Amino acid sequence: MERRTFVKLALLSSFTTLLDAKKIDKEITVFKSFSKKLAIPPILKPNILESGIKEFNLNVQQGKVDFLNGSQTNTYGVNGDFLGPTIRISKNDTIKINVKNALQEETVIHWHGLKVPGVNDGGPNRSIKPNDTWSTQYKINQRSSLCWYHPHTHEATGRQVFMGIAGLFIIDDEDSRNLSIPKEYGVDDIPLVFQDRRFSQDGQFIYKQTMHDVMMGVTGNFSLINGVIDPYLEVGAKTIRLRLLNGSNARVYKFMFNDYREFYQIAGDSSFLPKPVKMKTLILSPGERAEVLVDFTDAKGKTLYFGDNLSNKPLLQINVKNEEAEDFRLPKKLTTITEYQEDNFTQLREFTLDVRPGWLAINKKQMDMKRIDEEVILGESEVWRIINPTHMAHPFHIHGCSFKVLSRNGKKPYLNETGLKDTIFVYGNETVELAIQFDYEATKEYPYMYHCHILEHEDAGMMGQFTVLKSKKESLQVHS
Ligand SMILES: [Cu+2]
Repeated sequence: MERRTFVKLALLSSFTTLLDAKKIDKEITVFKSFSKKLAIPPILKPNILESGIKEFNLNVQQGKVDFLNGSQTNTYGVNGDFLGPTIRISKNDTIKINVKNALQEETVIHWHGLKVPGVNDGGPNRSIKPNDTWSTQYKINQRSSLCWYHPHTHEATGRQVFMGIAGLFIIDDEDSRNLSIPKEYGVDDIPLVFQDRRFSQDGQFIYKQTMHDVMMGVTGNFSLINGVIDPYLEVGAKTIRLRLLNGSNARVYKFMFNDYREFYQIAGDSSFLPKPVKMKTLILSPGERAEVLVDFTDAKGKTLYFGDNLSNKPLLQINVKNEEAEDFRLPKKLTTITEYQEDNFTQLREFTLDVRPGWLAINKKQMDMKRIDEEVILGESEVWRIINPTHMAHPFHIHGCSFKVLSRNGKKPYLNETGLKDTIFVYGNETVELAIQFDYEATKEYPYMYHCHILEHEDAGMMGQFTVLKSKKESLQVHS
């Protein structure tokens, strides 16, 4: 935004504030220019410890960012002012992460999508006090995927994410290395973290203010990708891989190109899809990830837009270089999903989403850190049935696992969710069934969470806790 436009809007806003009896910050409106280059989150370099362990240092800190050309927005970030670096690791790596809390309030970092024991998971029970460091070490034993990290602080997750704490976690394995697909990070393999924010007249973030913000989730009229408002990206005249994360608190995106060009989804949250799925639009709810391949060979020298069909807004300007086009052959097959095929499920658990005016819960219970809601036996396969009797769609996320979608309202899942996932968008009046296996322990002291990933819903209590324990006997002891 040009400074003059910003000042003019600020003046207009202050007039309306005088007329407004309620003490609610007025938003400033959007000015689209796509004048800023897309930032690519840097890849964090690990220290290699004696035993080959990769050690990463994350410093969660306060910052200031000039988002609106002249304003200084107070932010949070990881190793920087806003958002954090990308942690890139391989299957079978053992990693150690030191999370230093340099904020003036408690926080904790959760590794969204990582299959690690409850003690390493970074749930609200793991809260880190200001100036303390939490060191956690675990082995990566899961498929190549785009995961991410973000705060999971008790009743403060939404605000801390909104302030800017989030980063990517890329896992590589044989599939991702052997497949003939674009893989040069930041060049033809582009990470895109989609978020939205609203700003007050003095350039500060406006977070939750009203009951409406809680019930609908906080959205904003400014769209950010990798922390940059309305950015542009320059790409070669070839096939490009986009790794998409919906890192917004509550906004759902229906991605598409302005020229309706087709693209192929190749991966979901926790794995590649069995084969590429041709699409023109892609819905991504908060917490979900997708990887897509887009062919730009027919667009050399042209400017395109990748945008959101639901808000009818362009989000990213894509300038295709005027260079000789590079051919690409799309792989027919990407991977084989072997997980959770058996029919010997030992448990069916039902989770009914529960929304009433001023009340957000699951199975009629609001989150209570002192209560364990479910007890799972380590290594057993289960079916989790998520029932959404409400009109609003909710993204349901489960810690410590990946799952396979069995059905939506009794019908087969969509083709682009035939890989493994950890977050499922459950539409209004829909019932979804998931096949899950929990391979790691989560004790009563450090249980896993399941929750709505609309962060204001999560903070308001739409969340539960569960343990994963070795035997039934041990599980019963938890009750006593
Ligand atoms: Cu929700």
